[in-house]
Amino acid sequence: MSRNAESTAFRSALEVIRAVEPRVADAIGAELTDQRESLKLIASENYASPATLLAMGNWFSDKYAEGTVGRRFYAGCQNVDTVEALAAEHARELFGAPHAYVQPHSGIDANLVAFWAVLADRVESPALKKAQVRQVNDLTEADWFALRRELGNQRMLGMSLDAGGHLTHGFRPNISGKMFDQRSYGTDPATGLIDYDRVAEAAREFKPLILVGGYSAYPRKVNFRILREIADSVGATFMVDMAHFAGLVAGKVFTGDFDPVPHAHIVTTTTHKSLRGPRGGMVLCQPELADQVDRGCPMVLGGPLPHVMAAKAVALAEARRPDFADYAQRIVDNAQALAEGLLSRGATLVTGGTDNHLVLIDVSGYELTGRQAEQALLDSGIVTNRNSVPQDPNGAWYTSGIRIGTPALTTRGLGAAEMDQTAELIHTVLTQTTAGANADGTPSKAKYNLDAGLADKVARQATDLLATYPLYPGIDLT
Ligand code: DSN
Repeated sequence: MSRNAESTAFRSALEVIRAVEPRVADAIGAELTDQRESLKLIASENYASPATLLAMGNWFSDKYAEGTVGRRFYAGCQNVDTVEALAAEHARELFGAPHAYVQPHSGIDANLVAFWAVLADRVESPALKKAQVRQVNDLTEADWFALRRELGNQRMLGMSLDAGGHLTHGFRPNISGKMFDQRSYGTDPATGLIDYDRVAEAAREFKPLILVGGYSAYPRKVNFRILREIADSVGATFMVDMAHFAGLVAGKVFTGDFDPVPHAHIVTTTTHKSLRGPRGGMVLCQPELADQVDRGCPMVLGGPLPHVMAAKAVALAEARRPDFADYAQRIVDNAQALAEGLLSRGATLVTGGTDNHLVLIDVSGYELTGRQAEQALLDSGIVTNRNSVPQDPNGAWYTSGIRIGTPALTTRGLGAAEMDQTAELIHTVLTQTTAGANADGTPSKAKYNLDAGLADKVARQATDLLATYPLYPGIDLT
C-alpha cells in the first residue's frame, strides 16, 4: 500500500465534501490535527486503519438490508450479503465462535440483542412463542400485553458499576435496568479483585436468569471458566460483554480460562475499542442461541449499516493477521509500564496494577475528584476520562478515579519508555493541581487550580512525545 494512495484518497474525499459544505471538511481536518496532537489515553478509544475508515465512506450507506444474509426484507441485497457474510466469517474464525452476528450498531445494541435472545430462548411464554414468528407485525396489542406480563421483571446478576461494570448490565439509566431486576457483585474491598466465592453466593441467593461477566473499568483478567461454573450451578445463561478487551482475546493475550468465547453461552462486544475496528457492535453465540440472535433486526435494531459491516469485515481481516497478536501483547505491556511508572511516583491504583489494557488511578491520593483531575489533564493535552472507583464516595458524576488505557497509543507505536514519560506527565499535572472552591468558599468537586503555564508546558511535552510516532503517517492533507 503506497502512502500516496492514502493521502490521495482522503484529500480527494475532503475536496468533494468541501465543495458542498466546507465547514464539515474543515471539522474533519481539524479532528485529525487534534487527534494527532493529544495524548489519547481513553481506554475505550483507538485509531482504525485507513482501509477500515475508507470502507465506511461509500454507497453501501444507501442500502436498506433488514433481515439477515439470504433472508432480507428488501430486494437487491446481494452485495450487502457478501460483506455481512465476510464479516461474520472473519469473526467466527478470529474468535473460534460457532456463530457471529455483525449487525449491532453499538455495544448497547449488541447487549439488547443478546438480552432479547436469552429471554426469547429461556422464558416459557405462550405469547412469546407467538412473538418468535418472523412476522412480528402479526402480534396483536393483546399479545404484546400478555407477553409483557408473562416476561415480568427478569433477574440479572452483573458487576457493580463502581467496581467497573457497565450501565447496560442492568443499571437504571439504561433500559436493561428497567427490563431486569438487577443485583450486582462487587470486588473485594481489600484487593479490588472479583471474589468468585461471593459471586457464587450471590448467584445462589438471587438465582439470575442471566449472569453477566465483563466490565468497562476493571483492570484485571476475569476467570470466565469459574463464572460459567457459577452460572451452570444455578441454571443461568452466562453472557460476557467483552467490548473493552475483545482485542486482547483476538490477539490471544487472553486464552484458556480468560477467553470468554469457549465458556459463555453468548458474548457481546464493540468493534472499535481494543479490536481497532469501526464504531459498532457484534454478538457471538453458541448454536442454540443463533436463531434468536439473528432476529436482532428488526426485533431490536434499526436497519443494518452495510457500510459499517464492510468496515467490520476489513478490521476483522486485519485482526486475523499475525501482527495483531503482537499489537495486543504490546497493549498490555504498555499498560503495565504505565502502571509501574505511576506507582513508582506514588500514585494509588485500583487493584495495585493491571493485567489488561487499562489502569484506574484513585486520584483521592492527590486530593482531587475525578472531575477535577480529568479537566486538569485535558488542559495539559492529556485526554482521559473520570471513572468511579469501588465504593466511590464521590458518586458517578464527580468520581474519585481517572481511567486510562493504552490501545490508542500502542497503535501509534509508543512503547514502555514513552509510557514512563506519560506517567511522569500525568503525575506532574496531578501533583500540581489543587481542588478549588465555590464562590461562597465551600470546597468544590469540580473547580480546580492549575497554573496555565505548567499546563501549556506539559501539553508541549505531550506533543513532543508524540512527534516520533505520527498518527496516520500515510495521510498528508496539505
Ligand atoms: N463508553 C464506553 C467506555 O468508555 O467504556 C463503554 O460504553
